Amino acid sequence: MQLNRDDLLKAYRQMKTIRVFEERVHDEFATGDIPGFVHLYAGEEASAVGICLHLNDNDYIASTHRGHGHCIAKGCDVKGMMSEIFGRADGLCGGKGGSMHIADLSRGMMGANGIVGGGPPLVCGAALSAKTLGTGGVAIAFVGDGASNQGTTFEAMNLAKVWDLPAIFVVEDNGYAEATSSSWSVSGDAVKRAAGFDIPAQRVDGHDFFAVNEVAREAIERARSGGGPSVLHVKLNRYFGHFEGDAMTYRAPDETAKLRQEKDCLTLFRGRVSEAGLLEDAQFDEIDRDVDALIDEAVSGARAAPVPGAQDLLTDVYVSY
Ligand SMILES: Cc1ncc(C[n+]2csc(CCOP(=O)(O)OP(=O)(O)O)c2C)c(N)n1
Ligand SMILES: [Mg+2]
Repeated sequence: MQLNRDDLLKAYRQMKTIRVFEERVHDEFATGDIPGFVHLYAGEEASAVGICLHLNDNDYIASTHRGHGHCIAKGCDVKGMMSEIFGRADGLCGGKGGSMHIADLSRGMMGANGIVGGGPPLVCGAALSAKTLGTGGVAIAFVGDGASNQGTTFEAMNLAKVWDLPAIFVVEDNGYAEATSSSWSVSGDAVKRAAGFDIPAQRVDGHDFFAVNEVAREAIERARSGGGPSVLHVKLNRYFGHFEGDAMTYRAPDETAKLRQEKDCLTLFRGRVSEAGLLEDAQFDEIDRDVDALIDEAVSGARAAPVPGAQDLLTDVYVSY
């Protein structure tokens, strides 16, 4: 896919939406009004957006506990997501899932997931169904560096290759699993591990939207044309703690401030696109204003919405086919 101006505008809007959404959830969480656990994706936006820009509603993704960015990039309704995070009845999952269980199957978003390594087996199912029904769809599992050590991830990679599935495993390596540095916990790396399954793999700088978008294009084209699975090892950084409330004593005091200055996918994107004369400052500024307004509305709407009632307690327990 050659990126045209509309693609660039969409990519910037989505990355900016994720950033402002996450910064705002950080502030709102501090008020004590958001129940449950929250893990923020700020800093990693170019990965979700660079990859999902190639997808449509016919394609599936499975996400992680750090799932807001994947949901937004896959087209989930931002207001419905904010309400879900606040546990409100008008949330995407009726306020019963919260941050770690946002899903919208109509968008091919199979769900954020509290189980580390829970996504890869799910995408084998979605990819097998796409292959069997001949839909042309692909299925992508996002996993962290921590999840890349899980047996479920390896089992899924093996099956995907044995069955030649249109599945892609994206290892978003932000250098930590909770407080544990990947240098302490990961032997080898995702690209070398993929070779063990005979799966083609590429490593990419996850702050560079264009680099991510390009390696994703190759992997997705391969999957769509019957070429089987791929692995992408995306190196990036998270700006916040593992979860909201993490004191981050395992990181240098200035680590995140430095990352925000030196490794910001939005600043990089804006610089590259402006330099090439592809978009004007005014277009970026207009998107920034729209996004701020959208997130304000999402928060005020969520705060004003009711929580689910007792009558909702026993609904959504079973799916009838
Ligand atoms: C099966 C399982 N084991 C452990 C946990 C606890 N846990 C939650 S997040 C996490 C770290 C995950 O790290 P990584 O995969 O690198 O994702 P990141 O948080 O860095 O995005 C762990 C161990 C869990 N939720 N599920
Ligand atoms: Mg990690």
